[in-house]
Amino acid sequence: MIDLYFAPTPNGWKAAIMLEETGLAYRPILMRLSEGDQFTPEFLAISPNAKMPAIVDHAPGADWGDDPVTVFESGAVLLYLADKTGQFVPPRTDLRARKALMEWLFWQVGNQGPMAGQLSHFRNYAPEGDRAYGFERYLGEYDRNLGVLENRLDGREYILGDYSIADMLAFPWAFIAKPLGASLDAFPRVADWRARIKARPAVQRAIDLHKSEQNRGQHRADNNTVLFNQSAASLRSRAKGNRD
Ligand SMILES: N[C@@H](CCC(=O)N[C@@H](CS)C(=O)NCC(=O)O)C(=O)O
Repeated sequence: MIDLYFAPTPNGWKAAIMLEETGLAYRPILMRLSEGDQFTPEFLAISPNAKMPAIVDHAPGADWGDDPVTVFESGAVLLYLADKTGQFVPPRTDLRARKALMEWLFWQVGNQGPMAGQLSHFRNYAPEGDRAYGFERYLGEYDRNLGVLENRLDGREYILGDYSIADMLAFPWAFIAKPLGASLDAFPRVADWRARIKARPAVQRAIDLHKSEQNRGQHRADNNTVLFNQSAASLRSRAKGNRD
């Protein structure tokens, strides 16, 4: 059994999609981010960056020894699950395909993901008067990354050719283009790729997971004190169990 620390956001969906696609047994543990569930000492011991998704695999297999395996960061979570099952990942012996997987995994977690996350921040959370510059900047970067994906999908149905964890990582932020204030109109290959992935039953199950909790408390000014005012010192203190 795998514990999935989850909230219904694009980053949470990545891990839920992979768990649904592989058919691994898992238990979703709902995190209320606007209420600070990510700052408990128990969760920080699993995910020191205080962000979900994260997993705990209670039966990792003989190679891993007796203790449960914890994994944080969506790219690492999906790679761990892919290597565990041998699914949605090129074989380790195919060095060129494996290299391509790493390129697109790091592209997603280092480029598309953070730019889309900041776009969401400036569209949904920043104080009204401070939104314009950040919104334009990150909308431009979000679009630029869609262009990178559009080029990659020229002659390919999926990022690596076959459906893989690279697609599962990149899909969720493209899925919510419209609510982010962006459009896929200029990116027809991305739009078709998004539709192909969205139609997969496993993807639909993942997106529906704890759906009623989606956007809970979003856009509320008092969220900001929990979500956006964390410092290095406050994280250190929370990891020790101090809840102030
Ligand atoms: N780089 C991380 C990003 C994860 C992330 O930003 N998660 C957000 C929700 S989408 C979160 O847990 N936020 C809680 C917080 O910032 O306090 C990953 O890919 O896993």
